[in-house]
Amino acid sequence: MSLLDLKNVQRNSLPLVFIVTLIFSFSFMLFFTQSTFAAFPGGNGLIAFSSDRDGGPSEIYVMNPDGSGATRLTFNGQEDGRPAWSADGSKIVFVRGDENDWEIWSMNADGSNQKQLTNNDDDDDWPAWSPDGSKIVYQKFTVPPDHWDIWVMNADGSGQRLLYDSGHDDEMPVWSPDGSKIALTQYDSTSNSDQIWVINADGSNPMQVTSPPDNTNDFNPDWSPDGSKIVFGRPGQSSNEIWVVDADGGNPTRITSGETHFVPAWSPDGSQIVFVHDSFDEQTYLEIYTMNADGSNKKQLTSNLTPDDTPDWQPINIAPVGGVTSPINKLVLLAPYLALVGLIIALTTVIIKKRN
Ligand SMILES: [Ca+2]
Ligand SMILES: [Ca+2]
Ligand SMILES: [Ca+2]
Ligand SMILES: [Ca+2]
Repeated sequence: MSLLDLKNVQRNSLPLVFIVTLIFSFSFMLFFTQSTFAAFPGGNGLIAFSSDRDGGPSEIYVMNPDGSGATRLTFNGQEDGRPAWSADGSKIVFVRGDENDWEIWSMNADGSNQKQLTNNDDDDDWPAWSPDGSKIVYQKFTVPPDHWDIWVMNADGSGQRLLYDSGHDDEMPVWSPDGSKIALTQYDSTSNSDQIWVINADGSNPMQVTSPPDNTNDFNPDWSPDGSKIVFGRPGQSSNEIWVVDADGGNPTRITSGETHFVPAWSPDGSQIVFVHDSFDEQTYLEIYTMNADGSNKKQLTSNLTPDDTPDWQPINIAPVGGVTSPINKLVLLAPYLALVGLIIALTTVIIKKRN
């Protein structure tokens, strides 16, 4: 619309100002709603994982979701593993150590600013962020009582404290996308099995989610980005299968068949699951795959003679350049421009009205 057109409509400019104000408000609402989205859902970014491909001990890498562009982030003589993305996709928490002692570290998404968060003689392992990035939940093995407990600390490593102890092994904690709950595995001595449990984020109200057969250990729970489901691993007759269960324990469903899989993790857009496949073939030892969230359409991302392990998928608020953008992401990208155009039209209208 040109200024000339605006002049012609100036006598009826109130509706125009109203529409412009609406566009302006809606654009900013959309922009700020998305940019403060403090949870694990989002667009699908990079996949972080650990690998021995450069000779070991293992290092942390990131790659595109099709397996291309693998980039190494850590360089040292210790094992680095179990990377976990923050909800805004800007940071990675991970473990570093050896068989004698593990510590928890954090770094930026590009590997810069590596910081040690724990420093003690206990094993500290399996870290995961709270959705607002302020805390990290993890498992710690202390002697006594000679079993794993769930601990929590601030993101800078301060305030380390015991969060939950069932009296047996409690492991593999992961925060729910809305921040209210934590899923974990808990040992049950009656059935001699590890079950998936969900506790409140303050450690209260433990609730059993899975009931594996006796002598069977469920492992690696991870929340769907909408918080409604939990994916996990369960040993079968001669394989490890991936299962999905409602967060309240309903509808446990096996989504793989006859192969051995580990460490499933949901994609931020909810459509896929990344996992590790073990073929027990020395030529294809521990490779990372993706599949649809219903178990269909498996795709192999890595292929080499060393272990590729513990994948986790980066959530991003806006899709990367060249990546797939959802309709909401396209609107978010347009929002500031719409807002600016709205502002210019509104100001122009006011000026023209004043002149007349
Ligand atoms: Ca290393
Ligand atoms: Ca330690
Ligand atoms: Ca315990
Ligand atoms: Ca491999």
